[in-house]
Amino acid sequence: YILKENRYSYQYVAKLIARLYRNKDVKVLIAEQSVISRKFVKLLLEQHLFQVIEVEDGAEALTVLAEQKDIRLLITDYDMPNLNGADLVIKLREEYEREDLAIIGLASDASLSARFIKNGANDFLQKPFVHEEFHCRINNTLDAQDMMKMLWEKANRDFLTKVFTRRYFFSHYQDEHEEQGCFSLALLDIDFFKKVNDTHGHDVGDEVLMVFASRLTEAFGHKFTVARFGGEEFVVAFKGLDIEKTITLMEAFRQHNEQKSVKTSAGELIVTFSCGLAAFGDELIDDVLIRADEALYEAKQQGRNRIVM
Ligand code: GH3
Ligand code: MG
Ligand code: MG
Ligand code: MG
Repeated sequence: YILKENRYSYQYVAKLIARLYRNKDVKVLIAEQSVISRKFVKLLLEQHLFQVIEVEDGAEALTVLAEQKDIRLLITDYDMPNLNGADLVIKLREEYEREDLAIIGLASDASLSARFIKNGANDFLQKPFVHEEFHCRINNTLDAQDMMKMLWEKANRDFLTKVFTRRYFFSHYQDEHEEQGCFSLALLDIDFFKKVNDTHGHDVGDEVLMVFASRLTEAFGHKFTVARFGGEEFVVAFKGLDIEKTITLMEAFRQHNEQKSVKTSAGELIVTFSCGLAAFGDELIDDVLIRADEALYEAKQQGRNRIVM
């Protein structure tokens, strides 16, 4: 129909459809005391395929948000009996970032706009509003939220292997120094990786990196941070684990890894790694990494496919 009208390009229509496709997975919470206004907002949202949940008060909104962590957007009116919309926003921003929970304030009084936004709302809509503005503001807010998420992923998730980046690792552990005795770092470097590239080509090298990273994630990712440190070098931050337990875990992984071939487009390859371990004393992470790196060098010197601390 839109295309027949000939007003919009195919690209524009494709974008509309992509948004509807996104919306069906987006949970929106409405906090609004008036039944009529609430049902009206709900209807507008459901027309655009959003999943909608309703509450009548700010306090109730807090409870629902604590229970349902996958709510992405809150649309909140100002006037509510126990906790008004603007104070609700203050409370929520103590816990939720804008990219995790977007908030749009609603009120008839335009002077509340600045208050909502200063308190941390992403946007504000004055009542009564036209439908088109309502949808535009919601789309803009969700698009911005998607963009922030995408930027976060680009900065913190390695594109090839999907483990965390070096940048993520440092932003999380840079200031770490008090975990004396129960925080160990493992630096892993794949053995003779250059040979894989030289023999089978760079693409096969990439496949090996992906499989190796997913093995690390499977073994340690549920509890610990796995990051790609450089080309074929990875780091695992064993926070809360002493060095003896870390050695046991890593040794089990090493044995598992050396026995299980990596399936690639060039056939099955056995890929081993060397590992240097170091535990936090009372120094900063850079010094711990230096010690882990020295241990890794020692592991290579001793013949590779081994763990040294
Ligand atoms: P060693 O046992 O001493 O670690 O030998 P090695 O061959 O693994 O070490 P070296 O540092 O000489 O070679 C690492 C190679 O990793 C060189 C580089 O071209 C390759 N490399 C780095 N990043 C990537 C990548 O993203 N993909 C592929 N395929 N290769 C990469
Ligand atoms: Mg290396
Ligand atoms: Mg090397
Ligand atoms: Mg290597």
